Amino acid sequence: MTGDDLQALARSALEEIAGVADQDQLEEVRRRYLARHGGSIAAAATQLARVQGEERAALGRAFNSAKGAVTEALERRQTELEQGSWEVGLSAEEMDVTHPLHPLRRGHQHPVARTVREIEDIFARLGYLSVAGPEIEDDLHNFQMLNMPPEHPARDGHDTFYLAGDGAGWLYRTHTSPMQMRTMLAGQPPFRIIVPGKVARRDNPDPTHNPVFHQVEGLCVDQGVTVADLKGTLEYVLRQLFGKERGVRLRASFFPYTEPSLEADVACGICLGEGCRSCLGKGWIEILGSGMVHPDVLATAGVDPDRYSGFAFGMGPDRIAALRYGIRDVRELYENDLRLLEGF
Ligand code: 2U9
Repeated sequence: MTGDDLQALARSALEEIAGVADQDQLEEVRRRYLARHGGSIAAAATQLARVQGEERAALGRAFNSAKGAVTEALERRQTELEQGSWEVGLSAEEMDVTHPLHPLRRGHQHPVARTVREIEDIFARLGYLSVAGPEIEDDLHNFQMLNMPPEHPARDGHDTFYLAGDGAGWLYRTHTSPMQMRTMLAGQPPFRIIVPGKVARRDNPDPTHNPVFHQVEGLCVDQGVTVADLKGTLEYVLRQLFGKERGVRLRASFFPYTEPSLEADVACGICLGEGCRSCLGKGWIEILGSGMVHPDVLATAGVDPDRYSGFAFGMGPDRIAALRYGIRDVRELYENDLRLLEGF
């Protein structure tokens, strides 16, 4: 085989490469010209061993140039074919813009969030503004300004989480009441606010207790506000939450920040007042605490107790959600088990 033969082989290979229609044909051309066994250009390599000197050098150059040209043409054609099949694929593909999406899993409100929103809606109809306050508070706003000086026995019931710190008495608020205090300190009556939010107490978790839980507390302060306003408001709110037919009763109670203080019960939803296992035979379920704001607390808040009076109240939406949705154990509300949450 001579250099001219190799050039002729390369030319015919290039012509064939230009004419192939797909990758199989291209591979077949590659094999015929370049395969180590049987490839016509590759055959020249075996001849090289048999020639010497100048003839060997010339044949070597011709071999390298033919092989290089064919290899390059194969690669170029390979790229063209790949590009072509991509474009053919694209133009053949149809996009149906009306095709429905994968069904999306829709989220929904957590039972506690839903209860809080409902309570907010009920109070909004009575003209109450919903405000949020900080979860980390100081001893002054959480206790002292609410008639609970250091050593006050009512502090025991609050089982406080104190934060290590600079001695300023930082704590995780045990109720949302400090925010009512902050609101009064920042303005003058009339006030009609509710304060929903998280609070914490060092309780051991059990079916009716979680160390972190929610409260919705509220405050109404104006001229001439009386216990009758408190009673009317609580009865309206409880009927909205539990239905018009449900029995409601008020009992005397005690809180350091209210005087007099009242607690409200609703008839047990299972036995409707008869007494059953669920209400421990009492027939009634405690729902909220309330009272007329103590004159000393008003004074501490910068509100003149001779001119203004008001009532305050507090309830636990976790407990209310558990009662309304038949959840026996409030801990389930904090486990984020979607199987449970999707059941509501
Ligand atoms: C100010 C003045 C008065 C807020 C009140 C309650 C009664 C009450 C809790 C009981 C357990 C809610 O369900 S619970 O977590 N609260 O019973 N809270 S009166 O009285 C205030 C607050 C702030 C300045």
